[in-house]
Formats: sequence, structure tokens, C-alpha cells
Amino acid sequence: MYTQGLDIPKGDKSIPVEQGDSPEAVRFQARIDADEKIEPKDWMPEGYRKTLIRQISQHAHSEVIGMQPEGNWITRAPTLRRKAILMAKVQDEGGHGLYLYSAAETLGVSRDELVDQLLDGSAKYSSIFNYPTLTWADIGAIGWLVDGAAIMNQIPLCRCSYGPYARAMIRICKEESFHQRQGYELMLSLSRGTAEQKAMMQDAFDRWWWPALMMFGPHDTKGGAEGMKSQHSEQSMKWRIKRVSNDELRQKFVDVTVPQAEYLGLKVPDPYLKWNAATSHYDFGPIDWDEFKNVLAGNGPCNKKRLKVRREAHERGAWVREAAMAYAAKKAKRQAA
Ligand code: BYC
Repeated sequence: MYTQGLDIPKGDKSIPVEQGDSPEAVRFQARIDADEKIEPKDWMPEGYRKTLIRQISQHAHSEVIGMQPEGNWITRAPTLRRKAILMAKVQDEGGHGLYLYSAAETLGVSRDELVDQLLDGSAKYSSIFNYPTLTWADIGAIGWLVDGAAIMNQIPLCRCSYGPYARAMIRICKEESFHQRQGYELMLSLSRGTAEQKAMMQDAFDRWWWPALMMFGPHDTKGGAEGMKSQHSEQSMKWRIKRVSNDELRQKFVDVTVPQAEYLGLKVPDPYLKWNAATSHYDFGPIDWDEFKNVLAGNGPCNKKRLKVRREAHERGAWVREAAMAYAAKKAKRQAA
């Protein structure tokens, strides 16, 4: 709806399909290599457009579905201050979804189509949101680890070659950074609490650590379960949509997060975790890619519940969409008169 003025006809056959050595494609890649931003009305290969629609819409869906695990705790937050913080955070995630749907719309797809793909189960969203939030400590773990992983992945996206996505990411990263800090601060409070609170924090950490590492996606080269190799990275890096690979980002996250866990008095649930002086990085154990594949196939602990809740919320919101359309039609009629 924000992009009506962009005039990108849906399914326009005049937009050339990708031709690696066509003059347009050569000029396009030269612009990318010169770090120029690509804007909605610029020529772009069809593969670039499709990759962006896929990634941005998956990202938008993740933000919207990501409201559920934390929203689940708003009524049970232990203090008014914590409740206010959590409500603001969950609301921010909804806002991120909206900026991202708007960025995707600039590529000639409608928000309705994208939402339909989420609701009919054909679109992906981040694996992480298919895990349950069992205790209050999970809210700290999500802010610290999930938003922490999200920032690690999203800071490079602020330099993505596609202008509307890059600009949306700048604002989102500012908010994610606050989210990460509030999560860590919540964990810090628990780390100074009773033995029971410390145990609750360790339990949450044990359950969120590995799923947080899976957020970065499959390995750059083949490893673990069959077929678990990033399919899109090479091309996306050539197009400067992705600036840093899945494994590099995962390693950065581990290197930054392990000392933070130690400061909280937590034990990382990985017997292979070890500082490697030769590489100046932490070595860590193998990721369970079978679990990841299972979650992506719709069989994680909460996949079905997440979609059911989202579908019900969408149905309950029908009257708002209808009212907004009726109001817009009335306004347009009045303006035309
Ligand atoms: N979960 O070739 P690859 C948040 C899929 S929201 C599910 O490496 P790509 C927050 C991938 O889509 C955080 N699927 O793909 C919100 C692809 O499948 P398709 C969300 C995954 O795109 C609320 C296949 O595996 N962040 O922060 O080059 C509260 C092969 O992967 C996952 C974003 O969306 C996964 N974890 O790289 C709190 C960031 N990983 O499409 C916090 C933007 C991979 O071929 N997205 N897949 O069927 C990205 O940066 C990239 O899309 C990814 C994957 C790094 C995630």
C-alpha cells in the first residue's frame, strides 16, 4: 500500500529475465561492485528480485511470528517495569514486520500475497520461533541470544545492495540492539538472584543456545545432515544482498556470546566448546542439522500452534481491514467530488 506510486506492474513481462551477459546485467553487476544502491525502479535481474522477495518476506514473517513466544509472557511478567518493556519489545517486532513487508512491496509483490503464503504454510519463517517459552528466564534468553543473533546477522544487511531493505534494516538494528540489552539485563538480574532463579536461567540457556546457532542457517560448505549447505549464499554475496556468510556470522556470535555467558555464571551446553589460541576463535561442537530440518519441515515443538494462532489473529482482524478499506474508499470519493 505504501508503494502504489512505484508503478511496478505485477508479473511485468517487459522486465527482462536474467541474462548473465546482457548489457543490462553487466551494467547491473558493475553498479553492485561499485557499492551503488539499487532502487525499486532500476533494472534488476529477475533472480535478484526473487531472492530479495524471498529473503525480505521470510524476514517479515519471522518478525510477526516472533511476537508469539514473547507475547505469551506479557500477562505474567513479574513487575510493571518488565511488563512495560516486554510490551514495547513485542510491539517493535510487529513494526519491523510492517517495514519489511513495505520493503518487499517495492519489488512488485503485494502484502496480501505474502501474508497468504505465510498463512497457507508455504512460506518460511525463522526456525527459532518454533520453540516454546517455558519460564520467565526464556524471555531473557530470547532478548539476549535471539535478538543478539539477529543483530549479528542484520548489521551487515544495513549495507545490503537493495536500498529499501538496507534503509529498513538501519532502524530495525537500532531497536534490536535495545532488545538485546534488555534481555541481557534480565539475565543479569536472575544471575544475582536465588539458586532457583540461577537454575531457571541455566535451563533456559541450555534450551536456546543450539537453536540460536541454527538461526544463521546451513553451513557455507556441506556439513552435518544431508543437503545442509547454504544454497543461496554464493549468489546473494555476489549481489551484495548478503555481505557476510552464515558460518562467519555464527562464529562471530559464538565469540561474542561465550564471554557474556561466563560473566553471568552460565555453562555453555557444549562439551566441545574451547578457545582456540591459534585461530583466536572458539571451536564449538556439531550442530544437530536433523533437528533444524525437522523444524523447517513443520515438525518443531510449536510450528502448528504458531500458524494456528496467526491464522486466528488474521481472521479476527478482518473487520479492521474492511473498515480501513471502506474509510479509504469514502475518502477517495469525497476527494474526487
Ligand atoms: N530458519 O541458502 P540459505 C528476529 C532456509 S527475526 C528457517 O543459507 P539464505 C526477531 C533458507 O530460507 C530473525 N529457514 O538461505 C523477531 C533457505 O530456504 P529457501 C529473522 C532458514 O536466505 C522477533 C534454506 O534454508 N532474520 O530477529 O541465503 C523477536 C537455505 O539457506 C533458516 C532474518 O530473516 C532459519 N534459521 O540465508 C526477536 C534475516 N536459515 O528460502 C527477534 C534475513 C536458513 O530456499 N535473512 N533457512 O526455501 C537472512 O539473513 C537469510 O535469509 C538467512 C538464510 C541467513 C536466514
